[in-house]
Amino acid sequence: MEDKKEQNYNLLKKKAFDLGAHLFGVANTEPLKQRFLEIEGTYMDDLPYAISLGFPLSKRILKGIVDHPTKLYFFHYQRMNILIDTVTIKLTNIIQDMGYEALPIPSSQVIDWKEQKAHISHKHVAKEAGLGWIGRNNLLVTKRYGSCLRLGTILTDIPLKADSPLDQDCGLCRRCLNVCPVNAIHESPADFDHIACYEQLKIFQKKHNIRHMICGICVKVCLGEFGKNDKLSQKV
Ligand code: B12
Ligand code: SF4
Ligand code: SF4
Repeated sequence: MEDKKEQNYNLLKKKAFDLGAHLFGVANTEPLKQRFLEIEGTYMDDLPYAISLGFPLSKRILKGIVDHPTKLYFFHYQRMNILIDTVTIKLTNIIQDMGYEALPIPSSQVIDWKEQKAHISHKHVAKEAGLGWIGRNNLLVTKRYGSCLRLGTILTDIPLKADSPLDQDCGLCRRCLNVCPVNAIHESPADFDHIACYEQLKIFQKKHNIRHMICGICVKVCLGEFGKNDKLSQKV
């Protein structure tokens, strides 16, 4: 069985990379059930694994963001969501053809606007799957891409080897602390001010005539190894 789990893991990882994902990990859903998974019905009960996928954003597009989201970032954000949903749907079909169940979670669908919640927090799945940690900016931070990536999740019952969370955090870095226009970011991610961020995103939406709630400022400064030797990225 262990061999089978490893084989399935390696096969799906390869397929995911071929389809366009750049990071892949698997989490057991059991520890996530209580706090982060809020699915209508009982879909979760017999889906013990969550596949987490990471898709890096264009560094160049992020660099163009100075104090508000650009039109180019908006287009990139939209197309990236389409790519993520396409990849998770394709992987779902591959898993189904292998005789198992799979449930792709939408890249960016909000279920409850009052509570600002989706079915599942991709960030917390990714954290459990060892892709990275929750940074001071309240986003998933990875070693390789910092926060400059978007995430996807598939719940499934195909037997898989599960990864473990990383024993890592932001350490001494504080690059994102002073960049937020409404000071939503604090020393600990537990103190992140969701409301202030949300209100600012509404202002950006109106002022810059952008159809979605986006910003990108706290993403752009968190480059990880992505920003190494990169002079432009130091100018924040
Ligand atoms: C709703 C939503 C928003 C809302 C509010 C989100 C929120 N509550 O944080 C708004 C519109 C404000 C928003 C803003 C942004 N979002 Co958004 N958003 C989502 C969405 C659709 C759902 C998030 C959700 O369900 N949260 C549920 C709540 C309960 O979970 P949580 O916020 O993660 O954390 C809570 C608990 O976990 C706890 N907690 C968190 N950390 C810790 C740590 C400790 C120690 C403890 C005890 C507790 C604790 O406190 C929080 C509040 O209750 C997700 C997609 C998805 N399905 O995951 C994208 C998503 C989170 N967004 C994303 C992004 C990139 C953004 C923006 C940069 C906008 C943009 N694209 O330009 C900003 C960033 C704001 C920020 N710094 O966090 C990405 C994040 C990628 C990454 N690298 O992490 C996601 C994952 C989309 C994707 N497919 O990639 N978003
Ligand atoms: S910029 Fe630095 S402090 Fe902020 S989330 Fe990224 S790694 Fe953490
Ligand atoms: S998305 Fe913008 S407003 Fe929200 S925390 Fe990041 S920098 Fe601040």
